[in-house]
Parts: sequence; C-alpha cells; structure tokens
Amino acid sequence: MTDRPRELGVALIGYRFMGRAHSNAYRQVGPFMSPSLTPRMKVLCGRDAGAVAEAAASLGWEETATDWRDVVRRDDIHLVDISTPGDSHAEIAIAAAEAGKAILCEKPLANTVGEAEAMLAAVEKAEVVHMLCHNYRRIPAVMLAKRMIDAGDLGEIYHYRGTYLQDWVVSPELPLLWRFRKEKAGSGALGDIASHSLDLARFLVGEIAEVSGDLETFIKERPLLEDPSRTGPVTVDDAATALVRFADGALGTIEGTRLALGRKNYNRFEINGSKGTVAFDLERMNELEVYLESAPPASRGFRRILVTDPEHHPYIDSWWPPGHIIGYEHTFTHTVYDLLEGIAGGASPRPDFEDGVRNQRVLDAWERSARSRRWEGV
Ligand code: SOE
Repeated sequence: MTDRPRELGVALIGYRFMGRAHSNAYRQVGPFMSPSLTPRMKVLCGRDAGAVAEAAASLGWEETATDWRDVVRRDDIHLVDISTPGDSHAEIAIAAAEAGKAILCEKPLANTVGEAEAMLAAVEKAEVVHMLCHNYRRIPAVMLAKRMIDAGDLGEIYHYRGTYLQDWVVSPELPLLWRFRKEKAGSGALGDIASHSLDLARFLVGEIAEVSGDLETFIKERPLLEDPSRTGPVTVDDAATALVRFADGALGTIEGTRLALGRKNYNRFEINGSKGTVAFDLERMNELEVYLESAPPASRGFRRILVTDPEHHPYIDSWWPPGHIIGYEHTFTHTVYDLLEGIAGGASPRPDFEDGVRNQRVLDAWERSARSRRWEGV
C-alpha cells in the first residue's frame, strides 16, 4: 500500500486577481500533477470580512481571516502565499519566515531593494523554502527556449528584446487605484510588467550589469476612488523603457507600458544568437518561433514549434494530448507544483528571493538612470 501524500496547510493572503489565479493552482495541482505534498486550502485572508468570505466560498478555502498576523503563526499552516500589493510583502514575509513557514510571494518581491534584502535575510536565517512568483518562467515554450539556449543551440547570445505591453490604463477616467500609488505599488508599469520581462531576461540570458532607463507618467491625475469629482496625482510610471547590458556582453532592450492601445497582455521576447533566434509571444503561448542557421539553406527560415508534446516538452505530460493547448492559469499550477516539490525536498525553487533581490536591483538602477539621465550600474 502506498502512503497517502502528506498534506500541507496553505494560507493565502489576498484574494483578487492573483489570489484567484493562485487558488486555482492549488485546486488543480493535486489532481493533475500529483505532487509529493498535497496542498490543503486552509485559510484565505483579507481585510474585508464580507468580501473575503465570498471569495473563500467561491474559490474553495476552508476558513477566512482578516489579520495575517494570526494566520502566519498557526501550527496548521505550513505555506504562506503572499498575493497582496507590494507595500505589505516585506512585513508578511519576514513574519512568516520567523514563524518557520515556507513562502510564495507575488512579484515584484518588494517595493525597494532594502525591503527585498531584508526578506532574503529573513528566509535565509529561518532556513525556510522561498519562491517568487514569476509565473511566465514556467510556460513550456519558455522552458524550451531556455533548454535550447543552455544547450548552445543559439550559439553566443547577442540580443534580448523584451516587450510587455498592455492598455488597461489608457482611459483618464480610470480611478486612482492602488497600482497608481507609489506608497502601495512601489512603481507602475516598471515593477508590474517590465519586471516580468527583466526576470525572463535574467532567466534566459543572464545577469544584467548596467541599465539606461527611462520612465514616463502620461496621465498625471486620476479621479479619486472615494470621490470621483476630485482627482489625485499618479505617483508611478505608466511606461518604462530601457537599454540593458548583460554581464556577459549581450545587449538588451526592455519595455513595459500600460498605454499600448490594442495590446492586452503582449509579453513578447526575441533572442538572437550567433547560430539562431527564438521568439515568444504570450498571446500565442503554446508556440515558440525558432530560426536555426544550421538548417539547409533552401529550407532555412522561422519554424513555429507547437510546444505541446507530452514526451518532449516540460509539464505537458500532466495535461492533454499533443496540440490540446494550455493557458495562462497553467503557469501558476506549474509554479505551485515546483514549489511543493521544493518544500518536499527542502530546496527553494528558482526564482527565489535571491532572484527577487537581483531583479529589484535592476529595477532600482532603472529608476536611478531615469533620474540621472545616465547609464547606471546594477
Ligand atoms: C497587470 O495588469 C498584471 O495583472 C500583472 O500584475 C501580472 O503580473 C501580469 O502577469 C498580468 O498583468
């Protein structure tokens, strides 16, 4: 007789978009991916008792709480998932680490380098498993690009070109949500979406050494949530652009904007090396475009690989037969699966809080460069 998989009590702090995405992952991961540990969706935590109760009922959490401080201390909680705005990440993560809990934290790790470093110090001191949720690393097509780069298929890497474009803030009528307030969000498009492009850049190409960055806030005032007849200042960027230099000499460009009309969630990269190119677009997330110079000249050209083969492509054997595509939500399920295996084996899966600190240093150099109008070291 095989042992019943060990259960792991999970507390999720935050229940909006990311809370919903993470909840779905905890529900799907057991039946589809058979991890070594079974997550038990114990407590959903949020400040508004009514709203959190409604969310818990629809998402499948056993209990609710309104104070994360009580939750992270509970003996039946083993994993604390932080899906709140950035201004609370450090406080929750440090308390969870001190209570000996494993931690999954939404990106960006924190609002400042100092907070991120304190979080890393806390998880290292407590020797708990820690992971940062940059879910796009765990798309099979992105993993295939990584494998090809690591195997040398693209040769020496010359260029990384990352763009993350959205358009949801284009109306000046959109109120002054927390994402427009520096004290809550830390930064705007920079930390919210350009951070994904830069995390993919580090994952696929390597460490970034220098940044020449720019930031702009085009819509400077927005209606107040509490009184739409008045406006308040937007204190974060709407758009962020940068030239980057990688430590190994490659050149990159990274752009994140929420004002690219028509672009809903256009997270795209292209990487050019001495032997080939790969290109990825989240809106076609089951595909990887590949050009290899080694192909016979007459048939050389871009190929579109459908990355859905259970035998050859990562994570796919948990899902459907070839060509039966997966979607956005699977990226979180894969993340949670690797986290559970990490907890079972006592090792933090990448990206971890160390990656979070490194990413935060790049964001910081980008902001410094936007102010100084010069290249800044990371
Ligand atoms: C912002 O619109 C957002 O929801 C980000 O916060 C997520 O990280 C990104 O994956 C999708 O867009």
